[in-house]
Amino acid sequence: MTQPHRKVAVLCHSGAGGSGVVATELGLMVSAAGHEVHFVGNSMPFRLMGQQGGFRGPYFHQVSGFAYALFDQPYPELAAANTLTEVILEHGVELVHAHYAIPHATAANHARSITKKSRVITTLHGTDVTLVGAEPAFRHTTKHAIEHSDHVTAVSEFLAHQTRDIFGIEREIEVIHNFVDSDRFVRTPDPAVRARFAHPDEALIVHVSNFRPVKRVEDVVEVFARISSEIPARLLMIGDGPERARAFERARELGVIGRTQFLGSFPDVQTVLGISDLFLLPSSNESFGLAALEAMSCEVPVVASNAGGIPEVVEQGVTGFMSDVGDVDDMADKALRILRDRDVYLRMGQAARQTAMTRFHPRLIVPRYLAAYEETLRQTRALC
Ligand code: GMT
Repeated sequence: MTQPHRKVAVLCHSGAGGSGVVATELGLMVSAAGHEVHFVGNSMPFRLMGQQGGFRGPYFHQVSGFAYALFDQPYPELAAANTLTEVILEHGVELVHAHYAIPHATAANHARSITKKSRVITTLHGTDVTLVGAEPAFRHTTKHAIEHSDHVTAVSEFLAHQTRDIFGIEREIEVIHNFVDSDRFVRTPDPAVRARFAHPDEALIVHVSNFRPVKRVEDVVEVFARISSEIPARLLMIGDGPERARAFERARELGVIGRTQFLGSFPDVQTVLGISDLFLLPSSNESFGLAALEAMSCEVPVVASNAGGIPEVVEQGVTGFMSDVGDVDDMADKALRILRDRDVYLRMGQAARQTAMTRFHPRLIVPRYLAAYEETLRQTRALC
């Protein structure tokens, strides 16, 4: 049975963070499936840049800001709700998909009560619950946003449990894991690209994140320093954020700054993942670890912390290794086990790709979101 053509608004963070990446990749696929997709955000989501397909969309609507001297703080939720209201009314949007609880689910719920026209599906990504939502300053508003969305999804079992535990919420939370486009995130052993970052005999180690404290980027440098004291290696640090300077300083102190490159953020991270040998993700908490999955799709084994939802993505000893949070010695030992033995390295890389293809492929995950959209709209009609 063919699905009806739907009009969907997607509200997400624009910067280089996992929730914005998932929102964008999903929105592009929903659009490619023939639906009309309207992204709404403070600026264009970084992975949407250059991806818009012309007059059929997806479209991007910038949230209108208003700086007023009396307001000593910006009011992002109100501004997003207002722009969203305009988009719903102008384009006949039936469903808003809010990625991240605060301020997006609150803004989407707000726009729904203004317009009385659209439904709200909220996807919880991680720190919206574990960090922002758990913070007393946002606890009640986050809980309300989750309870009053028409449908709620979480990107891992871990996050669904955390949400229930932290807020005492009993409503259904559907777990829909993140996905990776395995056609784009693929091994591309281009010697010219690789030569830009490493000599042929060096192991190329990579970390991608938004360099927030939860990512423990200093641990990345610590692990790398231990690896590079044993074998020739280079480290690529991709992304940017508040802990970048600290990581840079640690690399200098440990004497590995000459073998470390801080590349900043860029959308086609797959080019670098496709020539890398090992991915490090030593986070103190991680609801899923999308960056690790993108690496796995490129046949890159992962060494990560055994935290949050990471064990739902990385299989211990099969697609990589996990260690206790902060145990940089163990992480380095495990990384060396992979990098010193070509058979282990190849076997893990292939298993990682296989996992990405068989458990986290868009053809498995995107239809689940489309089904959630239809179910949410069907229940709406039943309520009317
Ligand atoms: O913390 C980040 O890396 C960004 C954050 C976000 O919401 O933008 O990522 C969260 O969502 C990603 C996509 O669902 C998950 O893969 C990350 O694990 C999650 N981050 C944390 O839980 C720390």
